[in-house]
Amino acid sequence: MELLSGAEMVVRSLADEGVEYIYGYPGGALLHVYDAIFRQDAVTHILVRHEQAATHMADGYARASGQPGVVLVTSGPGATNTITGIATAYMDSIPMVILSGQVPSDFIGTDMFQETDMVGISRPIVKHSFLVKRAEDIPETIKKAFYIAQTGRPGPVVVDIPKDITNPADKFEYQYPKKIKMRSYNPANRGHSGQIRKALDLLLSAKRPVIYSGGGVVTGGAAQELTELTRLLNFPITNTLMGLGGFPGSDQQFLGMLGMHGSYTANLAMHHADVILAIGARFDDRVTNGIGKFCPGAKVIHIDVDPTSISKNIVADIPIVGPVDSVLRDMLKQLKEEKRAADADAIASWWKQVNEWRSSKGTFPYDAGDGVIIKPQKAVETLYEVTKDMDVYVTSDVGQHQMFGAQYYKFDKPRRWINSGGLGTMGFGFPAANGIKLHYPDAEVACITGEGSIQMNIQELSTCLQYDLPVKIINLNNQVLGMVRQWQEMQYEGRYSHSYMDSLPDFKKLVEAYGHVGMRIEKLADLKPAMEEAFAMKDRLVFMDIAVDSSEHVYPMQIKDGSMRDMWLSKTERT
Ligand SMILES: Cc1ncc(C[n+]2csc(CCOP(=O)(O)OP(=O)(O)O)c2C)c(N)n1
Repeated sequence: MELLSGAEMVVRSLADEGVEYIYGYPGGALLHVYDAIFRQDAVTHILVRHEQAATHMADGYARASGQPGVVLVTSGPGATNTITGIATAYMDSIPMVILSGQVPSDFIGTDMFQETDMVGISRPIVKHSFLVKRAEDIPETIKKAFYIAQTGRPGPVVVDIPKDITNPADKFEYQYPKKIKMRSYNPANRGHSGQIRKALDLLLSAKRPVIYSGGGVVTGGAAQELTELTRLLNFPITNTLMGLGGFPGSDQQFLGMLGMHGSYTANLAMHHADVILAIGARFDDRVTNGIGKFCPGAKVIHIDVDPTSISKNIVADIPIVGPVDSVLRDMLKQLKEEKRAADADAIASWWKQVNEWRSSKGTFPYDAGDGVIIKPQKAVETLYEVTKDMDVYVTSDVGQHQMFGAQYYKFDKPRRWINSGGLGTMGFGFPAANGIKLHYPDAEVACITGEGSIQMNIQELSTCLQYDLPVKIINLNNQVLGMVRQWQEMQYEGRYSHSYMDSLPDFKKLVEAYGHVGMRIEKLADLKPAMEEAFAMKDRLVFMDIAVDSSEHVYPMQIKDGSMRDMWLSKTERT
């Protein structure tokens, strides 16, 4: 058996786990590990400019690939800088392993330089955490961390490693475990067949059914099964913000996203439904609006791998605990083998109603303006036109631009719409795009952002130059924290407290200073040609700073404490 130091074991374990890239930033507590990285070439380390960006890079990769992203940071400030990124991954159930350096074991609790209780600080926002106590435990601990991060409901796992444990002078026998068994952790691997049968009985008797699917379908790899089931049943379907791409966005059966900024049709269909099939979705407040008034006539079937998500917000009439892909496969099998079908007449008249709603209001209507000023909605529509035939991933930051991205870009495949849904982390979109580009260099990666969000991690322009990551940044520059401004206009009589940004940089010059291509686009006529030119520059990072109408709001917008059907449709029209 080979003898390795703790530091070497950390790196070798990652290699044996099949990890290609780790994202990190060095510091004292980790120097033994960084030296071990230097002396091998199986794992490539990407040096970010801020540890938060390392977490979002790892997260973007994980969302696009389904594989856990890996982060390496030093103790103290290095570790605390990852907290926002860990919470972002936790809220959206993204598999991630965060290796943090720690002060030497004997000094823990002495307030040593750069000591922080990483296990304690991260506890509420991780799926699990480990403090390594012996170098010999490193391989098994890392194996367990990866296993926990990616099985069941995925999530981030922290492994905190004191410096003495990585001492290069102490060598131990190294063997990476092939399999791991944990007696106390057994995620469900099948749904209950009796519950599945009950769910099918209810679905096939439904007169006004809606399928409501979320991020669990995307992370659970069940898009194909969901698409087949939806087509077989011929039911209307809506996706959450996190679920977009779980069913093809350009398909007629798709009603658009639902919820706070969901489509009129999706929200009305939900409100009037008699049966809701919720799959890998968690009925969060951005979907349900007021829980008390949520879908009054609906029976709810809820499929989720995480039993604690079921009946957490909305009580499920038929709960099914299990991985969404296997549960949907079991449903399809029963449907096909027993040649069962939905009530075709009832579904036809339901479609008639749904299509009337759709044609009366359109999916996401907006005022096209004077033809000169660029509407942010138009910018996203144009991005879709220019890139729809490309192999493209779209990330976003948080704000109005994120909602416009979700509304106007049509995602036909899962894992193509990458955004922070649960935590709503400004600063996520750009580093996430970089993580994706690194792994998929032949794909196009577009980041839709705002001038507020992009400045939260703009330093990563430097990382992009070092590692040659030619992503495309679409900055919908309305010169305001648009989503905040919208709420202030709608709920605070236009008192715009600290939502206007003075002294914005000249983004074109700034990006050029970082060694990339900058564009400033101010007129509608220039928009499409500029985007075409940007995407034609395959090998360059291009930052499109697009001046958009700052007075635009995102509509529909559900009315606080109302039901799903209570929405503002424009500044003057409500349901
Ligand atoms: C880190 C962080 N801080 C604050 C917020 C609250 N917030 C949500 S949207 C928003 C405005 C975003 O502005 P911008 O990035 O310019 O996008 P826009 O809404 O104008 O499209 C703010 C401040 C947040 N989501 N994340």
